[in-house]
Amino acid sequence: MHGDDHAHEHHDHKGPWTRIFTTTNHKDIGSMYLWFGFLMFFVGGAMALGIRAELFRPGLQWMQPELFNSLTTVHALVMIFGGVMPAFVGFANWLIPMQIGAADMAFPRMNNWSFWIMIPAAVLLMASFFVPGGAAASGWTLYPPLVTQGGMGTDMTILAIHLLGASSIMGSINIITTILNLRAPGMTLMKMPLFCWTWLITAYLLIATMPVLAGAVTMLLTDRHFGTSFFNAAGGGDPTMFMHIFWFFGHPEVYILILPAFGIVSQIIPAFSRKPLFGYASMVYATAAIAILSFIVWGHHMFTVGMPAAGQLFFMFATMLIAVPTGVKIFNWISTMWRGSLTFETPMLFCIGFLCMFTLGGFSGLVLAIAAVDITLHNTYYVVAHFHYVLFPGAIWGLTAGVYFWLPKFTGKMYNETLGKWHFWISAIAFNITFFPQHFLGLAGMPRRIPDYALQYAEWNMISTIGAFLLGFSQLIFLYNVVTTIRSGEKAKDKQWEGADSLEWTHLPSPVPYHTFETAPVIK
Ligand code: HEM
Ligand SMILES: [Cu+2]
Repeated sequence: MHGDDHAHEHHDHKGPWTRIFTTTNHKDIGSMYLWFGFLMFFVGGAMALGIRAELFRPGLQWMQPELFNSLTTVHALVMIFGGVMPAFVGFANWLIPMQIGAADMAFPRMNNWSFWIMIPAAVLLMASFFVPGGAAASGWTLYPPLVTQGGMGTDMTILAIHLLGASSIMGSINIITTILNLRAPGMTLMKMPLFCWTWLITAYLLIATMPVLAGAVTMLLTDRHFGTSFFNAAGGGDPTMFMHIFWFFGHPEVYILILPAFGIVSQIIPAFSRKPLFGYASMVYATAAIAILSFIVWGHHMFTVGMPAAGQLFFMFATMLIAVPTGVKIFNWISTMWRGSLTFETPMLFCIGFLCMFTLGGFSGLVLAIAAVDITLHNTYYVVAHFHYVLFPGAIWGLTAGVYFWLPKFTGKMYNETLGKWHFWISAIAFNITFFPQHFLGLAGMPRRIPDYALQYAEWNMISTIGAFLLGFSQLIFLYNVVTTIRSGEKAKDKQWEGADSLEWTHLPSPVPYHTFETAPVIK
């Protein structure tokens, strides 16, 4: 993909297409995952702008409610399963072998397969807009009974979820095996860069939860077509059971979307503070604690469904407990910066943005975790504000920081710092214009997932839509910066960042040769 000398040396006998289809090289596959994630990010972003355009003014402007519902559903699915998760796997492919001193991933052929299986899934999701009945319109949570009424677009979505889940499981097996078996001599687990640790833990989350989601959507499928009544009250089933199964997957899923970002940030902040990460071991234990706790909090999505007071209290306190290891992490990142010799290149700016804004999202999560408060805030725009504060500055800025940080290593070329800073500041301002007002809308009672709303919500919605288009524009700066870096960026140094200390910076040139470590490095 990058046409470096080594690639030609080893692969001039393959045409570009053969190489793309048949490659088993972790860097090729990593780049493919990253481009796929980037593309899906723009597709999902375009859907979001469709949603915000409709919400610019009260009344129906641009679309019928059915299409609006499909857009909210597919926007979420595309962003989560098509954007964020594949992009993290892209980083895992590129970085894990380099950071632990391995030659490649443990199962290179399965690696190729887990990438390619995503393509039909993406095609199914996109094509579902054009079949009779349109794309799934149930929300990404796919709750029955609404979801059982959808057209064949819903079945296409179910199949897409199965494929994406299989891809995630294969990717996770690969990551776990690579980390456990292929570390270079001397690279003990507790010496691994934090990115490898957070991915190791994330991979276990994926293996534990993806089959649960697959089971849930399979039951939906048989309820829809084969006469079962798992979730159909008329046949003796229970729609509430779907919510339990879904959120048993769903809450760990939100940590799948954030833990690898924690890993990226944990490597970038020390580099630009010129200090080792504060509290390395506590970072590892905090990540594990978050992962374990994530399995016992799912009921916080169901406070309004009706559950015994003891259940409400359990889920409320268990949820709040997650703030403790999360707080440990925030504390460690700030302590890493404390009295460091800080500089503020683009990756660091995105990490600081991450720290400030993600913490706000955590706080609104704590507000929602209070069962009594959630009774009024559930399914309002307050929830929309909460999860966008954790997902955009959390997952997306974590990824963005990673792209700027490692692009010089991946491509051997340096990005444009001025454009990077513009990208950061416009996104930071636009993000807050878009999503901060949604807290007010939610507190005032505006429900989520509606194409039209009462007049008193008009002003903040208008502001939010303006922010959203600005946010979309700022991502074009990002795309432009990445593309021009690859085509004509200045040559990067082997150790572009003086404070970076993981193996890919200390032991490998920029760009990295096609075959990473032909002999394993020995770690002191
Ligand atoms: C301190 C940490 C957190 C707490 C206490 C928390 C709490 C909550 C609660 C109670 C809800 C349910 C609100 C409702 O539906 O009424 C919720 C929803 C949500 N949270 Fe969080 N959360 C936290 C972190 C995160 C993170 C890290 C992410 C993702 C990166 C995330 C993503 C979401 C999403 C996507 C939803 C909405 C799901 C839906 O209904 O579609 N949260 N959170
Ligand atoms: Cu949750």
